[in-house]
Amino acid sequence: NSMLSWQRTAFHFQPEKNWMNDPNGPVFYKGWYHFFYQYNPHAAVWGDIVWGHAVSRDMIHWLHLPLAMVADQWYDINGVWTGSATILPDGQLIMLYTGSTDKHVQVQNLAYPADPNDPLLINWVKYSGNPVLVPPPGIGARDFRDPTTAWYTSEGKWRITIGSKVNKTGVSLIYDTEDFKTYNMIDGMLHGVDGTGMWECVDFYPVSIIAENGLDTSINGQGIKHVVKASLDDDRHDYYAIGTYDEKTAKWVPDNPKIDVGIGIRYDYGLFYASKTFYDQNKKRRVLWGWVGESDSEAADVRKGWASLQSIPRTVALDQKTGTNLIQWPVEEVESLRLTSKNFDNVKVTPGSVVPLDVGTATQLDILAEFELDKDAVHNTAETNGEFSCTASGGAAQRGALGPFGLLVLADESLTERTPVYFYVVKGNDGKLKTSFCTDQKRSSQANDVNKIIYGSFVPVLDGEKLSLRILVDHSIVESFAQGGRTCITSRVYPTKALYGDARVFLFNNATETSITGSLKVWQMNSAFIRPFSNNRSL
Ligand code: DQQ
Repeated sequence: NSMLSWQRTAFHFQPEKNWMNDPNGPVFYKGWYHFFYQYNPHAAVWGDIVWGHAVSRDMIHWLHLPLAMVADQWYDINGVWTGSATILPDGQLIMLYTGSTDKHVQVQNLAYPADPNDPLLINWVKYSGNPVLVPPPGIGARDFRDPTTAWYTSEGKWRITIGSKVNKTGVSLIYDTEDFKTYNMIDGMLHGVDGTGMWECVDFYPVSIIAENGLDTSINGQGIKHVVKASLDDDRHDYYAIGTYDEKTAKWVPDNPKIDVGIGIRYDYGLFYASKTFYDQNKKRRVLWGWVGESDSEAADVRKGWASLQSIPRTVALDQKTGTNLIQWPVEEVESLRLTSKNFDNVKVTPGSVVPLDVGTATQLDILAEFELDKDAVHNTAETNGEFSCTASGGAAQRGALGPFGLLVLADESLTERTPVYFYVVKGNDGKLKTSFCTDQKRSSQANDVNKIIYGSFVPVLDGEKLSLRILVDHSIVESFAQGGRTCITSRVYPTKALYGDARVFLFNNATETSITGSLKVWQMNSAFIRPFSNNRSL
């Protein structure tokens, strides 16, 4: 359907057609980045789930490969669900995944490459002794899924965690194994949080408090914290927390009980779910993949014949400056798509005004921006509004003394359609500034079957820092990163007018008291090669 084809992205990973959801088993193997994903080969809606597979040298350009695993055994006949890869010290690759059995019981299965010497890992073998784990006593048959990458213990065993729930408490169960075939359940659990419901796609990994590089999942010891992430089935968001892992008891404790898993901070305040990290031994970084669904209607997905994207993979590391949040940033390889750029230096935007940025076509962009408020206005304002929240606000149209201001992307010339990505600064009663980072979808499209809510949250801003943001725009996705990636918002946007040559970018300042000075660099972005598989293609 050519009318809808503009919504397809140019540099985000997506299958040629049909439905995709969670990232599965991401791994770097023999020179190739492998990406597997939950895929419905038959329709643009969830169902009949198998593992799609693609490979890349740089996580930007992709070659689609044949399905890695299909639902052909009693233990996964109702779905080859989410799983993770583990690389053993001798280079062997282990894949653990959840199968939904003939009776819809969730079990864990083992698979491995048929030919470990094939760098493309085209064929997969399911272990003859599957399933290797069934729901333990006290755990619901449909509440036991998504095994993590294994990490090594000082006892010389491999340990994994699997998400579940007990009544309304979201939990993560722990198992030790020596051979990935037989497992020993560890008493207690890695962690659990009351009221958070089923934990899907749990992730668990170390981060360094001193070094910038990422850490292999098995690294533990001095100078290391551990992150637990859970995808909450009940509210469809990915929450993480930073804390301390005690290997002896197999327990993890959050640094701040108020910022615990599921009740604290999120990877992304927009559409981003079922994410998974992997350690990229090629570049010594930890990389995060996240599923970005559609926010139009299911009928529209069926019409266009596909649904879902993957986020641009993000490096993830502890924020050394705050120590209390992670930093997420698009992998550097995306910069290889940058074409021509334009600089805008010290553009002054007065209260209540909009400034067009002449960048040409504005459907594929990488935008870096820095903003400064007027110091006198900040000092002099009598307005205090410590309670501001993006999601409870009136969006970019709600005016305050010191916000909102930022960019309008995927806007048409007349601004009937526009997606504001912006900061909103408020002064608290204590005189301190608090900054929120938001995306307002209210006027993003003239279509009426699309999500138009306002996304966002607080973003930490340290003394002396300018406000900064990065935005990747790719047809129907807007991924935004504030303060170097402390707070992120991914939005799916479906303009009807702001397409191709008709799409524009503007600076806006809807504050009533402060002017804003903005400096920007805006690149046009090339399209990535995402090629179909062909048996006779020579690589
Ligand atoms: N998606 C998979 C499950 C997982 C859920 C099924 C999360 O394994 O819990 O497609 O989106």
